[in-house]
Amino acid sequence: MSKIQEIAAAIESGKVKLIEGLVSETLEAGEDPNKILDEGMVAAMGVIGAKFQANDVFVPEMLVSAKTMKKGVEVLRPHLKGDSLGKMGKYIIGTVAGDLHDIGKNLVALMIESAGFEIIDLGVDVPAQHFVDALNEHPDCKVVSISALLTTTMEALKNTVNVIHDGGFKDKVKIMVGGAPVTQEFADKIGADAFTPDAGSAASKAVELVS
Ligand code: B1M
Repeated sequence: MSKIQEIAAAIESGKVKLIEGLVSETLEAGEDPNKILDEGMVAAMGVIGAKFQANDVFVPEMLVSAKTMKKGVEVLRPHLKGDSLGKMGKYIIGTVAGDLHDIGKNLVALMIESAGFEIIDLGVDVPAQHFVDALNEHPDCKVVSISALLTTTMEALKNTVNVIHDGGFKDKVKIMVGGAPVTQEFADKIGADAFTPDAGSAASKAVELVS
């Protein structure tokens, strides 16, 4: 088993205590941090999702895998980060109301930060009005990003875009959306400015939007 496969297996089986050591060892062995993230960690969460759908694992196991992934990402974080903090301006991010998933949102935040933005993270289950409040608090912020992981929270994504527009920010900020059930077609339908399928493309799109 390769080190990356070991990391994936540790996340799948929720080995919270082992993950930090495993990731450190793999980095020390010279492995690319992006490869560890995508082929080890993100892939493992996909496997857990499929097992959940097949009733092979349940919410508690998903939670432990999520906790394991978060610990692993903390070890990777300094290796993924750039050193141009804040040069591109501010970036507000949050997971939509009713949705507690934050691993993808946190990865997007990490990549956006690496691209030089200062992150204002509103967390999970964020009411639409909180995005408007944050924009009023940070009038120099030019991009907002909303994450949704459940088909049932896609409606809240639409509502959040409307509330931001109605709050007077339609022509002032760009709204990016993403998350597993979100598509370009849906983003267009709800009036978002951009959709990106993953964290890496979110970072390049954010730079493009402010350039
Ligand atoms: Co939940 N969950 N979950 N879950 N969970 C999913 C999403 C699900 C697909 C599992 C499944 O059935 N296969 C399913 C949704 C089905 C659907 O809506 N069609 C589901 C369900 C049903 C639920 C509950 C309803 C379960 C229940 O209670 N019965 C419940 C809902 C709670 C709530 O939110 N109100 C629930 C709860 C949970 C946990 C709390 C246990 C845990 C989350 C812990 C946490 O996040 N802190 C959890 C987990 C871990 C998952 C899976 C297994 C993994 C999610 C994840 O972290 N993926 C997930 C299955 C799956 O995704 N295959 C599942 C890894 C992450 C890196 O990917 O988040 O997709 P992702 O992010 C990607 C892209 O989507 C994109 O970039 C990221 C990185 O490249 N992206 C963006 C994300 N946000 C973006 C924003 C952008 C751009 C790109 O803006 C510009």
